[in-house]
Amino acid sequence: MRAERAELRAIGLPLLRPFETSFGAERVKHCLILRLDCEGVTGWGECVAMSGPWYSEETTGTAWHILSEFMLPQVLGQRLESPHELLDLVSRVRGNNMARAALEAAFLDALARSQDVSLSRFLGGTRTQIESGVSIGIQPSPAELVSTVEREMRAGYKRAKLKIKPGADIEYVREVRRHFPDTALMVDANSAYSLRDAGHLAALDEYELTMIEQPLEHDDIVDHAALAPKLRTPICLDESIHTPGDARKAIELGSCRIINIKFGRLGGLTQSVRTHDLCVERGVPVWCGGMLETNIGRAHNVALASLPGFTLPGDVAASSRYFKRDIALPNFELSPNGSIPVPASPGTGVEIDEAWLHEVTLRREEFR
Ligand code: OSB
Ligand code: MG
Repeated sequence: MRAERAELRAIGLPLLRPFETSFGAERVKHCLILRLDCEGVTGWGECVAMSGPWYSEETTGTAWHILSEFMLPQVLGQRLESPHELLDLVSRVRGNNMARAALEAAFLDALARSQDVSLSRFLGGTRTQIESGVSIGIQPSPAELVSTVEREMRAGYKRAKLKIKPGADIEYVREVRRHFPDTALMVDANSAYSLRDAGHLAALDEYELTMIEQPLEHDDIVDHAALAPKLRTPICLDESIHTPGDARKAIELGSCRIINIKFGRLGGLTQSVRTHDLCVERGVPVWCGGMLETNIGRAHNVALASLPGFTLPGDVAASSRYFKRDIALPNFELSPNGSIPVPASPGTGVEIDEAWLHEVTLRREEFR
């Protein structure tokens, strides 16, 4: 399969509701969409880098630069039969995992379509549905958080993840737990604390959280290992894990007992599957994180989460939570049992709404 042509777009898609984390609030979803044409088959990928370097160093601007100047020129015109060949071509570029992941995602969609198999099957997925949880942004008050959790639980989700930050943590969790004594709850701090806050964070232990996600610095695995024995609540790492090697080191150091796998942060689906395999081998549960994706990135998440080691409900929720009109269809919908069906059609299983994509495009460039 020869990679003949690529089209890169920056889009701005209004979110139904603002999403607030310890690093700020997002009202419009900004991301890059990559189209890759390979001898009659087309694949689509989404770059999950955000408009600013708040979650990771990468942004839509840096990813545009890296893809257009360094990655696409290596790949276009080349014959490629596997993701390994593609990754080899761009292996000289260090880091920039979200840009790399978008390229691999588009290629894998095209490759799976050319072989007439679903992306889930292509990756070794075994599930026909994935267990779905929600990530709930920081709310103005504990009472508003309780009513948000209430709405999501009524919709049927399997667990709620509450975003926390200093000043919006213990009291918020206490109120939610009081109203939902039996609901699976977890929290995500997005690096808002330091090791000095160990005693404060230990106050969360009494609320039976399934985990606390990334409490400390975004690039740390050492302090997390020091924090872990001070908490009964298991630590899960998100921001700190960029490679399967990072996962191995964090597990060996005792920095976490659970890992959040995001294919953007890990530089693609191949590296995500490797991380998954390593965690399975070591008995570490994984779950699939989310980055408020459109249905393109969401479809890649759903395929990835269909692998057998994804034993905890992830942040991959129904499309209708995010956008009024998505740029790809069909939407992912929540089944009455709190799961999302894994598409069985070729590739990602979603098709682009070209007219709407055109309307929300902020910048577009074609490469040959
Ligand atoms: O930390 O998991 C995170 C969204 C943007 C950046 C970081 C994170 C998140 C989420 C959203 O938690 C999960 C979703 O897609 O609903
Ligand atoms: Mg997180």
